[in-house]
Amino acid sequence: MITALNTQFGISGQLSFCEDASGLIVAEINNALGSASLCLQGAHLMTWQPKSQSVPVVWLSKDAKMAAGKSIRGGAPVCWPWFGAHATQSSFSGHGYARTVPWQVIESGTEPNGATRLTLRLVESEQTRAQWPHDCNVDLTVIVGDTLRMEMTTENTGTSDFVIGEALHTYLQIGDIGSVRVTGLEGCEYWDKVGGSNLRKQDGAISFAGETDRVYINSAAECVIHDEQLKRRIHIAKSGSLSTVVWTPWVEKANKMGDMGQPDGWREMVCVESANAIDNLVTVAAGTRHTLIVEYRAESV
Ligand code: TA6
Repeated sequence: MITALNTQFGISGQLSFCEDASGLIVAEINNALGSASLCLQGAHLMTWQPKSQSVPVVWLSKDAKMAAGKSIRGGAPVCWPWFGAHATQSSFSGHGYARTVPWQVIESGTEPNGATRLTLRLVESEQTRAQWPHDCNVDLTVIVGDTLRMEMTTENTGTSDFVIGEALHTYLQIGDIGSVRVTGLEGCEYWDKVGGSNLRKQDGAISFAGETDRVYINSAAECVIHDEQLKRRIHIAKSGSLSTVVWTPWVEKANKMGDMGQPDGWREMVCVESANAIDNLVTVAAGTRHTLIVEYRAESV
């Protein structure tokens, strides 16, 4: 499998596939502009560090567990075909099944600027069709360079429309949660999921002093994470997405999760997720496709 992948999709000196100790297959990308790693299970981008940054931009927990059928803590989990809890089936996993099932590589290449491109497609099975009985393809393209671009396309190849919720649930690496601000969502309405679910309006920049779990709706805005400690800004520009989820578990939730990296790995990450959730679910008409795109860029200040 590894040999076949490297023969068909490897790019010498830039992209290779290897098997992790857990038996999962990982794509390792390293070019003149940046480096990344991506687990084929879940098409789960785990790390990204542009050569221009001395600290990774995408955060991966030191206690992230790699195991078949289990989600990996950190990176950019693919939430699809629903976000959060399933609407009616409490036994279905939160954030959908896409991040814990096999994906196959369908294309790789080098962009004109030297960035590395890799496209994967979710592999359907009896298990996936039991939870999602629709004819469709879902592909993820990642382009790894001085920026990180991710394109998630849902193609409805069937004869009836269907509705999806989705997110690229990306964990960004920061100096300390107490000294970052997120701008771009000023004046936006959001569902505050801490202590129930209340609709509120964002007043000014977002800062953090406790568990924060918000789904901002009806916004295509670019967000910026201002990181005082690491002296950098992380720009998050998106299209095909009208929800932005901002999340930190804070200490109590983090300790319960057990894979956030002790003693306080949670302080070095914040999730700013490009999504379509709650009020912004997407109807993909029969025979059409929908693409969510997000591009991350880090600038030192
Ligand atoms: O995106 C925020 C959130 O929905 C939180 O409520 C929390 O559950 C987080 O996702 C992590 O979810 P996970 O299933 O990856 O542990």
